[in-house]
Amino acid sequence: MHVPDTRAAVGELAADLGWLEDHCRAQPGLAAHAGSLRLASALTRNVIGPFLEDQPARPLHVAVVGGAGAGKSTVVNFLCGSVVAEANPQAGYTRHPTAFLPAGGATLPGTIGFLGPMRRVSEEKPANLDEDVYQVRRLQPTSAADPLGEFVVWDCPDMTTWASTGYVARLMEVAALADVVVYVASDERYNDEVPTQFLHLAVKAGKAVVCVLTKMRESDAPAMVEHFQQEVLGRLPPLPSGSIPAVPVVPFPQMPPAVRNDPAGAGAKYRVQLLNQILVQCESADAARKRTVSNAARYLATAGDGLLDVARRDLAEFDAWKGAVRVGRLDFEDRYRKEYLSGEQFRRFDRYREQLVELVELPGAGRMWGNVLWVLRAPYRWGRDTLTRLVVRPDTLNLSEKTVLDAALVGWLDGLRAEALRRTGSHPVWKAVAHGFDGRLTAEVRDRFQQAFRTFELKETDDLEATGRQLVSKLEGNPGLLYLLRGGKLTADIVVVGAVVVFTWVPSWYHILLIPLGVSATHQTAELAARGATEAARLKVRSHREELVQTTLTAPLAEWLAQWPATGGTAFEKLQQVLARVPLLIRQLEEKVTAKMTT
Ligand SMILES: Nc1nc2c(ncn2[C@@H]2O[C@H](COP(=O)(O)OP(=O)(O)OP(=O)(O)O)[C@@H](O)[C@H]2O)c(=O)[nH]1
Ligand SMILES: [Mg+2]
Repeated sequence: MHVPDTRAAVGELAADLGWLEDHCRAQPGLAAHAGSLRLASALTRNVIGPFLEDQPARPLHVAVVGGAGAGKSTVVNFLCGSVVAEANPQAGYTRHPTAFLPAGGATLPGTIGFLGPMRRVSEEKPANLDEDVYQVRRLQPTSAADPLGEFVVWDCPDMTTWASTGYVARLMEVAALADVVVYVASDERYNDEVPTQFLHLAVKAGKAVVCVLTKMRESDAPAMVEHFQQEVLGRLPPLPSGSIPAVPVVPFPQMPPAVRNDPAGAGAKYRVQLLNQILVQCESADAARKRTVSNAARYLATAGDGLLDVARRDLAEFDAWKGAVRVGRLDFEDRYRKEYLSGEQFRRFDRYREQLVELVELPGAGRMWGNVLWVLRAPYRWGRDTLTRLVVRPDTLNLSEKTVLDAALVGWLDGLRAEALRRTGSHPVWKAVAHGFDGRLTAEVRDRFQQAFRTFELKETDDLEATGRQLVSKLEGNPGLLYLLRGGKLTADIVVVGAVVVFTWVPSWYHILLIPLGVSATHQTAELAARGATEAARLKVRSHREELVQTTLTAPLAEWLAQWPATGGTAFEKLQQVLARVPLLIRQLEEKVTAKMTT
């Protein structure tokens, strides 16, 4: 595999993870996993990419996140020191991220792929504009020194359900970028499942997190903080480094509007507490950014495997489907062998056997001799035919080849359909197949089968005729052998007649009877030899036929059926590629990050 340069590696990894994210989004129940994949691709684009491309550590980024209506926009105002973000009683009001840049000259990184598909809007828009955009607003300079002078503060959309594609993706872009995540939870919904899962994800990704608990009564604050620490933070996953995360909790109790709307004045008490917690985590911009970058790389390296689980499972299910198709194919072939081939006599071959026996007879003038013997053998022929009728059972009625093949196809398809229905709940591949059987799949398979059968029919007739003709023409084309056989038979007949005459001299009428018996015996020997040759050819035709069924009918059909789930836009080939490439790219980028950290 080629080693892409840094920018290409970042681009490829982000694109692969993005493709996997879309792949997961198309499957119900995988929305949360799609969210983690988005975080991973955003970490690649927004953190690792800019770092490897020598973007400066400043400004640092603080992302304010949490459930709907938790008080995020209010917390943003406290961080910025004035009412800049739109707080709104309508929960879920903020729909796209807004960056509040410090009054100085700090700007956002300009690397390709920064914040993914989100467009920057230049003019001011209401916070409830529900589009893949982000706004950038610069704070007004104030006379007081700005404690967050090196930080961009991001007001984010809420985290209430993994299923809302737009919100979650936008939130993940900013959360990935952040050096510090401020997680806001209100007293009535501090334990909500989805925001809590998001909090876990941020911690796993190695983000520095500060929690803000809002809206409780001031007197309840200490108990509430303790409760939150136990119930929510107590269950946090360990950090990528393996250590237990230390997450500070800052209470933001209910405040009258006068306090809430004056963060730098009447609300300063709360503001300072929160700023301190953030600043404590970011002693220097360089160190903070390095931590963000190396944690991101470590997270990708450790979580990469888990991120690919879905892809692996999809491929495994796809393989299981292919396996079911293969088993069905073997059953089909087995059935054909047992129900048709083993009982089939290929009666056409009898004609060639007769031709063989005929060939050994003398041609031309010798014909007279042959005719005489034919007459002499008349009693033997009658006797043999009568005996054959008595002894040999009539052919059991063999089903026609088409009937057997059609029934085997029905069996194959029924089996696959039953398997798909049985497993339909376990994976979308099976559901798609079950759906296919409800729709056009069966008809499509039958059409293909009929087409293939026509080719098969032509080839099988050709093969039968060719093998039969070969049987006769081999002997015809070998005059030496032919004359040897004819001569041999003639000699045997003459010897038999001569022997009877000599040994019974003077023969009486009943001795003469031995002559037809003798020449019948030589003829029977010739017939047995011809029968042996024909049987060998019959066996050959049988094995050819078996091969022909496989090459023209079952193999192409199995191939088509096996690939069928991959033709509906679900690119299993791409899945395979992604599975192989992502771990390599992650390792490469991790090595590059480590190398750059140590220089
Ligand atoms: N009573 C009281 N209300 C608060 C407090 N903090 C925020 N609010 C109100 O709660 C509502 C939601 O606050 P926001 O800051 O807009 O919350 P958000 O998390 O940004 O909400 P969305 O963007 O809609 O998800 C607003 O009406 C705020 O005025 C508080 O301490 N006490
Ligand atoms: Mg808001």
